[in-house]
Amino acid sequence: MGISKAGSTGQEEQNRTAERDPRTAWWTAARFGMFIHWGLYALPAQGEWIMYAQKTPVREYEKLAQRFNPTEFDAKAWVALAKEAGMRYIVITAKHHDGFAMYGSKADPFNIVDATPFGRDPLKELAEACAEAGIVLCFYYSHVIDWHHPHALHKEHNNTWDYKLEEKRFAEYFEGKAKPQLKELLTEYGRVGLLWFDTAGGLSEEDSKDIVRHVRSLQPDCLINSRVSHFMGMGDFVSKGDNEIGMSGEDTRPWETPMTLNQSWGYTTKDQVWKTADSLIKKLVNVIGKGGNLLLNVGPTPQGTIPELSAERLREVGEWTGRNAEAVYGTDGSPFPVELEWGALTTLPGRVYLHVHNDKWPANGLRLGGIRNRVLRAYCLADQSRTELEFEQAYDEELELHTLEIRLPDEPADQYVSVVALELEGENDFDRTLTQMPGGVFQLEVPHAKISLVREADEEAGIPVIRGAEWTFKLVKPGTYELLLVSFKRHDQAWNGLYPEPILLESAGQVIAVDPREDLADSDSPSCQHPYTAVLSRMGQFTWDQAGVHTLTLLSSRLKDPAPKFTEIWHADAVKLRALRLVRVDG
Ligand code: H79
Repeated sequence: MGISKAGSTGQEEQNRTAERDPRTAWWTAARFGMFIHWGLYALPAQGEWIMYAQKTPVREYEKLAQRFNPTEFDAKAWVALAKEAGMRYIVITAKHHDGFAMYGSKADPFNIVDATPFGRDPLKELAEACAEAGIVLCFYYSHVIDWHHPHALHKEHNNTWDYKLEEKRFAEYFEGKAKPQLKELLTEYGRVGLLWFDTAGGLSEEDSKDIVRHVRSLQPDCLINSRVSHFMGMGDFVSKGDNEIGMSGEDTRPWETPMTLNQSWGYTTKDQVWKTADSLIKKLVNVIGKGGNLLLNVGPTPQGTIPELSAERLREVGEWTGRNAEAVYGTDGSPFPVELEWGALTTLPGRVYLHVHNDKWPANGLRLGGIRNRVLRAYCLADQSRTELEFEQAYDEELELHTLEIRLPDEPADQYVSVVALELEGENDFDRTLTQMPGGVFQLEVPHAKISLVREADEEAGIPVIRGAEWTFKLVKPGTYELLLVSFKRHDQAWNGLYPEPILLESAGQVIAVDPREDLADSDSPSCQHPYTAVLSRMGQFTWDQAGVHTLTLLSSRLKDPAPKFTEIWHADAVKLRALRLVRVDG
């Protein structure tokens, strides 16, 4: 099939992830943070894009400031809620795309202290409350989009109703507002944990580096997220797309998912599609099980309060994180490069935590492969008496496979997700190879394949570039498997045409070429959410007569360049090819 051996394997990526940067250590250990989108846009209550959506003239939008008087704002109450939820840092919008500074800025009078009857500086008050409570304060700053400033210039989303694009001189905005305001934020509010930049479209590589240098010169330990630039590899950690949960092994650097509680960031009365505490906890463990952070958003009201529908969800999540703290904070993600049918897994030295979804509770026992250590004890974290669970370890010499089977209690021990703790003897020793877990489902994820170029694009013939994904994996149970392609489809897309040519699958002399159809919706996927839907396409069946190491290749034009120059514009993809799922036909 002409697959070259170039490209990196998931294994190498895992090893790179394990290299720790002491500057990011506090952040990766924190695992869970609060995002706050708060600004003048809370008044019209239709989210933070209202000015752009309605093309509100600057002079009109400024009038909101005269009415912005959030007298119920109580920094201590916000910080207490974050703490109660189990969040360890706060990222608040110091300035969003509307250009309004939510602090007393000397660089620009369009700010909360100078332009509103409120006259207080909420970021100062938050800085004090955070310092007192041991929460790390961080700022969101829209460094490229600014609809208030005449010279701000973005690739796409500009204020063109007040200002002419051709008259913009970006440096006047960049040097005259963005950099001076960043300096204020980094010099007048104590330690800033991180700066959260956004929407860098159109910012040159030089200007991106300039802003990084600017931040480093003022607070060298202040972390910077990847959205500071569209060029790859910038910043200290990766912010995935809004609401996007990565695949296992997708990111070689520390990463986070910024997530909404409903489907909006800024306060809105329109959007009432709320995630349940159950689904939030499942998303949290899915993220931390892949080694990521969750940055969960609230959009406070114009009165200065966090909406009760948000607060009650955070408190419920907080009860869970409180009971399961040791399985959350400071942990590493799963060493096993597979999605687990029953939930997620985190580790500490000498510990493995199995985060079992209650609705997947394996009543006849939970089986896991890959732990080489002797297990000393197993118990449910929510069980205060720590009743020991029965378990059995085995080793299959031929397959070089370590398995563990645990007898779980009949009923889940916790709400929504119950954590089983395992105490290990000696230093953690895991089999990190791509190995099927005991059980009926085995998912081969794109980041764990070797990606190679199969055919260059032929633009004249309208043929896109075709790439190959090659997985080398250990099958534990031989037999016949149904093959299901796992795609995330953007909700506003029709399926037809998303896969322009048949997908080719090959393994052990078996070949299939299929046009993927929209066969099933996987509503159970914790890693898929708005504005995407998880779709399963039936591709046919393969039979492997032997257990052991096999390879499988998949050819598609939807496989991405493994070393792109620019980061994705989130939500730009109509469809994302995520994995090939193998489901055993005969149980
Ligand atoms: O701050 C939040 C968003 O406002 C910001 N990122 C998160 C953390 C963001 N900026 N740009 N984008 C997200 C992507 C832009 C999406 C758009 Fe649209 C699609 C702009 C216009 C169409 C979303 C839908 C906003 C308005 C309508």
